[in-house]
Amino acid sequence: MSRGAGSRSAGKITKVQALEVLDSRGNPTVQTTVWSNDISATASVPSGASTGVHEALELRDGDKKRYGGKGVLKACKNVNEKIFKAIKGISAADQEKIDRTMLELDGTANKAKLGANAILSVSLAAARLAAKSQKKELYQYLANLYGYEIKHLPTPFFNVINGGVHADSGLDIQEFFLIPLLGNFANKLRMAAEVFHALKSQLASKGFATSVGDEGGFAPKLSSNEDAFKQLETVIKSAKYKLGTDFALGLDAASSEFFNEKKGVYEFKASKISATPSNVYQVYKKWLAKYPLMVIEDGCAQDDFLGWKFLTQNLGDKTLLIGDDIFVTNPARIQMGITQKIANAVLIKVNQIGTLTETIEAIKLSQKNNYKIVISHRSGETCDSFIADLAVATNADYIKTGAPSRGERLAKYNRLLEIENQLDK
Ligand code: 2PG
Ligand code: MG
Repeated sequence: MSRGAGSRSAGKITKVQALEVLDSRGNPTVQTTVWSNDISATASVPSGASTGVHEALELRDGDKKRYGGKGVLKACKNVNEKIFKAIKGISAADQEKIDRTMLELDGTANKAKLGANAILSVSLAAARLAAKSQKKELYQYLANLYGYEIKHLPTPFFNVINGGVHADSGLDIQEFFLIPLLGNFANKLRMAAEVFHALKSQLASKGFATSVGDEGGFAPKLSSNEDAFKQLETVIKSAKYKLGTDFALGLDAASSEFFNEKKGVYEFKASKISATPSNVYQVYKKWLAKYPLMVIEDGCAQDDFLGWKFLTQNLGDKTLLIGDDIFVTNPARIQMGITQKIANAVLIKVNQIGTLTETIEAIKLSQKNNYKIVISHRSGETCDSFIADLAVATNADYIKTGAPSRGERLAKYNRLLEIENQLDK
């Protein structure tokens, strides 16, 4: 190829290839590589278990003879054929054009035709390819592209006790967070890892199982949700840290999973209590009075706007109220929350919405309205660490990507260590 032709085609997408791979739960997911001539970059898509009904559609084959119907060959075919044809020749750096082209090609409100998993794999791989072509770190590239000046690293929430649909611990609350508060990211990770190991010994000494759930946290069959807080209080003390100043606590109730729609009540089975939308905030208020709960995620269910209003009015000035299932990283739903004064923080999951462009729209809308940003993994993950770079690039306040355990969780935390090290130089 002549030099002229080579430089003219530099950065343009020349090839796209999707592959069906397995995620951390052993379920199929989409991994896509995008090429510009001889430069390539790859991205893999995560997958949830406590999936919100308003999320973009994850396209599964439904062929019961393969992976119990969970295969993603159709999504891969969509990438390799329809999507490739539509985006071939677009510059990898033109993220907006790539994403809009895929959105038009899909033409549905929830990406049902091509699949959000197909679309997202290309969207993320293209960004990575553009960064690589420009010889930039992904976080630097994203910060430049979206007009951010990097100010800090996110504070991590470590989900060290798993419940809900992520484990068979019997706890209704899906995630119990340890939130280290001291020093830089590396220090916070060290603090969390130390307490994580102390928790293992503590649980073992009390006869509990110490095998881990989907997000790397322990899944002991504790007597109640409250007992999980007690375990954390005890272990923080025994590791010579102070609860409240060195560590805060938090939770993701993922309450859409235990909201009984027919009866209109939240059933906290492990606590033997039930609550209505108008008084469920009192359950959390009691916990908040006893423990330094810095974070309550999805305290109310995905369509319980009334419950969310009460929750925000009563606890919104005391703690971070994060909306996950209610917002699903969707700018239109986030706007609804802003208008109705619901929650004060937004959970951002790239596969809930399905393109990088819309993810950034969701982040910017939230930030403009003073909502805190929490970048999040899914319970089904790969070792792709894209969200670590995304969190740094957008000055996200927090990140949650599981316990300091399991390779797919550590891939993100270790990437943050790497980024912090680079930024310190
Ligand atoms: C959540 C997530 C991630 P899942 O509810 O916040 O922790 O779980 O990916 O199963 O939806
Ligand atoms: Mg959640």
